[in-house]
Amino acid sequence: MIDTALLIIDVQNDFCPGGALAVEDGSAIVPLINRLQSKFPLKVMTQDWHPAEHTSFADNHADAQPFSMIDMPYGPQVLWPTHCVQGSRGADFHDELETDNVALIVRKGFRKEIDSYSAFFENDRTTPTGLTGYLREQGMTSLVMTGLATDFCVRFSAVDAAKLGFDVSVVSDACRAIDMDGSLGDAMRDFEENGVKITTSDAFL
Ligand code: VGL
Ligand code: ZN
Repeated sequence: MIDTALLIIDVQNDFCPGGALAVEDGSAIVPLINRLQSKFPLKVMTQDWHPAEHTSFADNHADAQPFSMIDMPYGPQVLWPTHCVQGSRGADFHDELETDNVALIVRKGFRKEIDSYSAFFENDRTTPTGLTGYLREQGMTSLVMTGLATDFCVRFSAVDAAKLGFDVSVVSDACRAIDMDGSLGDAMRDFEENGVKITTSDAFL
């Protein structure tokens, strides 16, 4: 496990019950993620971090409904309810999430004109966040993924990591999904096709 990092994706108030883009049962994963942390030598978190005028927000498009699709210069994009606005309470990590022993927090989605689901590349699929270099310099070859949401930010992070050559496992009971229009099934197929393993927390605890 010396070369295995724990990734904790977007465990923020807006993705938890009561938040602007709440994932059903989202906060249930927090105690589990806290227990998992001590098993890994390196912990990295991501934080969805949007300016209020972000183009992924339905509110910033005339007559657009949340969860509808739009074509962006970089491809199709879901329009979301306004969420994780920089400095807002919704963008804060869940109050019970342990953060003291986390080495790095990667903020993403902070450029107005481009969304970023993955911890590694923005939604144009080419602009890097820098996390690949960080993990490689830390000697990490294997990544264990937890957080929200299974079918968006966890999915794209896990698949990108596998394509980059990391050995990747998703801890299914330490993740929860949005599941819109079959997106969870799509994510499961994508994991399988890219060699991302699905596991449960008892494998590490
Ligand atoms: C996410 C939609 C929009 C996520 C972030 O963390 O999965 N989903 N922004
Ligand atoms: Zn977002």
